[in-house]
Amino acid sequence: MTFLDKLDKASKRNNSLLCIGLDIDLSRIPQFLLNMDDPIFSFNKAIIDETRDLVCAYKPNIAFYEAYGNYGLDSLKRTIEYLSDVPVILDAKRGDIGHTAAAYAKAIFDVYKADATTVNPYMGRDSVDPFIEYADKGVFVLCLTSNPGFKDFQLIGDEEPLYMSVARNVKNWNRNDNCGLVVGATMPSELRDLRSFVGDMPILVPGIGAQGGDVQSTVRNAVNKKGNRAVINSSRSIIYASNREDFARSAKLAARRLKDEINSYRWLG
Ligand code: OMP
Repeated sequence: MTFLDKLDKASKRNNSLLCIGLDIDLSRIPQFLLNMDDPIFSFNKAIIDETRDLVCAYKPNIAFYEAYGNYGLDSLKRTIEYLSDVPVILDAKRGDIGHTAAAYAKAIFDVYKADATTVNPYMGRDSVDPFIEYADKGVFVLCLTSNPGFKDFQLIGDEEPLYMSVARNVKNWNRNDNCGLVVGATMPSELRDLRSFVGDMPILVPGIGAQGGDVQSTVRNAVNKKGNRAVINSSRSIIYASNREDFARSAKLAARRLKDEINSYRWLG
């Protein structure tokens, strides 16, 4: 099954556009978990068990696992294996010359067995191609990001801003129908223009929750004409909703609230 099929299926099954970011931080998890064999996996598993019927995908950012060395990476692998039928976007933002990019793609798709990843297009087509070659995997290309520094490069351009030129190229690269864009929830009108430009391509939208993106304008501008294909991510505001013993239940409540809020704007146009 391709990533897009898996995403559509999960989104339909759970009636959800919500993606939960599994950005682990051992200093924020309940202290009792630290006594367990594998605190990272134990935390993720508890969150997943409570939320897997509320999401269209999960997005672990590899940085937070790499930061704990081999232990973190083993826990990441275990987490991805545990997710099995739910799409996993392994956020890695890779990008390098061809044969290096091929090694990155192999690690993400063959070793970690992610269903999709994020890539940085700064080095151009040959740096993204090795990811796109994995036709059944999803490739989300950074287009217009949610951080303050987005202005430094992404808005620059004579005929059109760089982010628009990224979107134009990604549309051309999409021969395997497995590309998507990353567009921050912080730029609603640009998000609307990008959605109308790319049609049904999936758009990963981070920036809701801790970064303060507006849910209503994000959802209305990010979805396609059928109210789908937007993958709306929130990490910290859900997984760290509480650091008490009932943290997973608090995450479930936060996830359900956000899922319902997203759905309330989904078909309003
Ligand atoms: P929260 O702010 O906790 O919801 O986390 C946001 C997640 O999305 C982090 O893993 C970021 O690295 C990621 N992200 C952004 O915040 N902004 C972007 O423009 C792109 C991403 C991403 O590619 O997911």
